[in-house]
Amino acid sequence: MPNIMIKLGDESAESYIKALNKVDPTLNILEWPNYGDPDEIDVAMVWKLPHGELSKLPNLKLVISMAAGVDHVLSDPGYPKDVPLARVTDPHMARSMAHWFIMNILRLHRETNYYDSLRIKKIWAPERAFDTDSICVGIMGLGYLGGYLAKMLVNIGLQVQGWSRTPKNLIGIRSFTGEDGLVEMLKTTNYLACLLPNTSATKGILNMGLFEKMPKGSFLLNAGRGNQLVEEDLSMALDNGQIKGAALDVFIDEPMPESHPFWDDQRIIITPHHAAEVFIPSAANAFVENIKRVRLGQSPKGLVDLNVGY
Ligand code: NDP
Ligand code: OXD
Repeated sequence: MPNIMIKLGDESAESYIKALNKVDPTLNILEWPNYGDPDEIDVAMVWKLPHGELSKLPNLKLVISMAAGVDHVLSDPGYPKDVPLARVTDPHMARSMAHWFIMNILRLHRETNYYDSLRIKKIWAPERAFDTDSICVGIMGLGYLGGYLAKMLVNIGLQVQGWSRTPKNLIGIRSFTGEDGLVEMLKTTNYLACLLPNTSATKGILNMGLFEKMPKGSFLLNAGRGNQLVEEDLSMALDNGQIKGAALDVFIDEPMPESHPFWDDQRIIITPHHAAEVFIPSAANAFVENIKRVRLGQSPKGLVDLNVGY
């Protein structure tokens, strides 16, 4: 049987190899760069593999992105375009991502930073009631993760609408498409949740022009990709009150440099690209299924459309 090559960013792949072998002990999985004979590799499982490495594998039948985003693979100019690329679509990840958004929408709505600061001074000041009816979440990207998030938000009683390339028919969720649709959605969105993939069409999409289309004092949450946000525009929008607060999980430079102004900006909740990660006990079955499918000459699940880039 041919071999599988695995590479996981800076992390060791040992626990992944164990989990995959628990599902199928016959799989021979070798960690990059010690994967032996390149001719023997038919599947590559990757996260942040150095560019140029995939083109060294002449008999590759499948590339598996060990992340939901595939920009780390498609930015490789040497990507072998005739090899199918599959990505993670894992229910555990969808739930985890929805939790990140719900937690931060509620943190922003209920001003937890402010109440934490009062607590330090031992001040008891309940002030006013929170107007939960006023929350309207607009989700940019109603795909696997955004679609799941939308349903969870409806279930906790929030108004939800979403924007995608193609229209969606989701119960209780208004669906918008196209540039005009985005403008329309933004008019009534006061919590903007971005779960778009990183493509040439989404780069810099979260900018001052977009913020100005939302009601003054709105909130921004981004777990898509860092380069979708024009970071200086967010700082300006926070200063002029157009945006009242933000929660960010992804950044242009990761890890975010110590000198970055966001670190000291208490109006921004920061998490280190940790909103939802591949949870191998949950994802291992799907990875193994895809390897088997491709070895049987079938198409993998979670196939990426190389023409649109996600
Ligand atoms: P999907 O491919 O399932 O969904 C992408 C959504 O974005 C689809 O609804 C798609 O529309 C929409 N979309 C894409 N391009 C455009 C466009 N130009 N205009 C309007 N809508 C567009 O991806 P996932 O939901 O699985 O993941 C989304 C992203 O989340 C990933 O690409 C990754 O960047 C990020 N992510 C971040 C993580 C983190 O920890 N921070 C973890 C996992 C993912 P349509 O449905 O019509 O195709
Ligand atoms: C991602 C991931 O795409 O962690 O960011 O899966």
